[in-house]
Amino acid sequence: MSRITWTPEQLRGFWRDMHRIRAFERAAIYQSSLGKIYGALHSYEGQESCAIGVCNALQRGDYVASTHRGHGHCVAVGARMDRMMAELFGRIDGYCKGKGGSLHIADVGAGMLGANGIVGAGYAIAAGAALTAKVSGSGRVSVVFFGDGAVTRGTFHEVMNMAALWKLPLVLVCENNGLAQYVPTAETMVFENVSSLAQGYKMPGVAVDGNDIRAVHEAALVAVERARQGQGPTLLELHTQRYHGHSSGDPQVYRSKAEVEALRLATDPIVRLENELLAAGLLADREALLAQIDAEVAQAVAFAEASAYPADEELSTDVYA
Ligand SMILES: Cc1ncc(C[n+]2csc(CCOP(=O)(O)OP(=O)(O)O)c2C)c(N)n1
Ligand SMILES: [Mg+2]
Repeated sequence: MSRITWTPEQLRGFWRDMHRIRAFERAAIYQSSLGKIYGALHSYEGQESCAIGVCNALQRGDYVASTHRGHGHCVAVGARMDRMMAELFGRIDGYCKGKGGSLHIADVGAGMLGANGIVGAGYAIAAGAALTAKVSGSGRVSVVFFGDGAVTRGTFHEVMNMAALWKLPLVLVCENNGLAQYVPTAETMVFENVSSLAQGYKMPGVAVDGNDIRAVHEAALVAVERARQGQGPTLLELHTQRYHGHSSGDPQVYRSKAEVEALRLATDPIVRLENELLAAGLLADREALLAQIDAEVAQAVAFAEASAYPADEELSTDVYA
């Protein structure tokens, strides 16, 4: 039983913000198909409840380290969609002046420590931010998102040990979608589930249905509070799924269209909350809200189109060897 009293405004906010992520992802894929976006895109569609449930448990100033599937995390921490889209378009008004693209969107000032093309690289960055928070006594909390495919990296185990030993204010969030590129992760792990690994590192390990936004949010609130109180890290495992291929251009030979469609019907976290809100009469303005989101995304695309490419002089700025 949930200990939280959910307000209609909060649930409507979750619904709207999950839709904002999905609308951004769909527009990005479309723009990519038009050749407007450089590099591969990794769609977050299907996993929206993870980013929104977790990031809504954070306060301004907290840190988030993201993954290659990072657009949803950026939107969830409050990044501007227009600057995100400009980054995908490789334009100067993007978060990294168009030089990072989808895999490197970062807004350090807002606590978004960056998407990351290196699987498992976010752990150490987030642990470093958590150590800064602890040493400086800032009271900030650090969250690292990662996929199930990243759990078998050595960095995961190094950070689990150090974060527990030093009681760092860190929340480790595994978005377990069952796949690492084209391989079922169950075939790559000797352990049965990710959350059980927490036991060896003497921290709480919590597994929840990632499609239940309430469950995600509640688990995140507990973990974030624990971290903020100086009680150390928590490992959260969110069972989720992606509805697209690993990245744009993946023909998905490892699963059929019918399988994906059935998965979508059975799991969609947005539809799940939407059905509940509709039944409770809390979404009479659904169409108007969706139109607002579409307008925000269209404006983001127009902003990206209108932004210039970085000048040649930008080639060597913000570059560290
Ligand atoms: C260090 C490293 N090894 C391999 C890759 C290639 N690679 C990119 S994504 C990926 C799978 C990641 O799976 P998971 O962590 O479960 O995230 P998901 O794509 O499912 O969200 C791999 C192996 C990489 N980018 N970095
Ligand atoms: Mg995965």
